[in-house]
Amino acid sequence: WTPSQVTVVFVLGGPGAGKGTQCAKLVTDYGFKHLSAGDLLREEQDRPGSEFGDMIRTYIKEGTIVPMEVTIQLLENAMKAAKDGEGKTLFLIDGFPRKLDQAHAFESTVVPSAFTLFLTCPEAVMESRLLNRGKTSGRADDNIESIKKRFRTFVETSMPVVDEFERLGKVVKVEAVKGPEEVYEEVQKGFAARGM
Ligand code: UP5
Ligand code: MG
Repeated sequence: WTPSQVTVVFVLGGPGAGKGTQCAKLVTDYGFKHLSAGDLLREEQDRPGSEFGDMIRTYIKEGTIVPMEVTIQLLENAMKAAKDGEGKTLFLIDGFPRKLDQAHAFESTVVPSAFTLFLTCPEAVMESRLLNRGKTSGRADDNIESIKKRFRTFVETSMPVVDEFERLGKVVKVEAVKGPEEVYEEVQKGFAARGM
């Protein structure tokens, strides 16, 4: 694929920063197709007959990063399924890439990203959001033990990806502490500054 056929915007931020929430708004207003790497992994985990189910379950519970071959294949399949026949398709890829090897592999074998939306939020705020969501989400990683592990992986493994994109001038950084609507106003300003 080339940037003339598809525009890819990555959406990164710590666990509970509000990636999914902001993506839903961007889908409505900008016509993006939203692909959440975490959602795709959870679907694959639950797909009867999947050879990766148990492996994915273990990685998610431990808050570690599933080997990139699996995730990139799921993303590519979802992109093919969602691609408009004619014209350009806009993709929001949520929660990916969260490790440098994934970033390099995706950009060289699938398509380079246009930019990355990076949502910043203190851990204390994210923790309370996730514990609150955990009351009803059914997510196996919305418990305090898994949340702490997810935070550590984010700092140690995923922040280097954000730092690299930042050095390349490809990051739109938005503070994501206020309410969803207020955060979204800043997101829209950031997208406007990128010509979207
Ligand atoms: N909420 C959202 N915004 C709010 C706001 N502004 N004010 C107040 N509340 C707000 O939001 C989380 C909760 O907060 C919700 O209850 C929401 O209402 C509220 P959400 O929008 O869901 O935040 P999000 O950033 O999407 O949080 P999520 O839990 O999805 O983030 P993670 O990055 O932890 O989860 P993800 O699904 O991306 O990944 C899960 C796991 O999959 C990873 O830990 C990893 O093990 C695996 N994975 C890989 O291995 N590889 C990948 O490439 C991707 C994932
Ligand atoms: Mg999410």
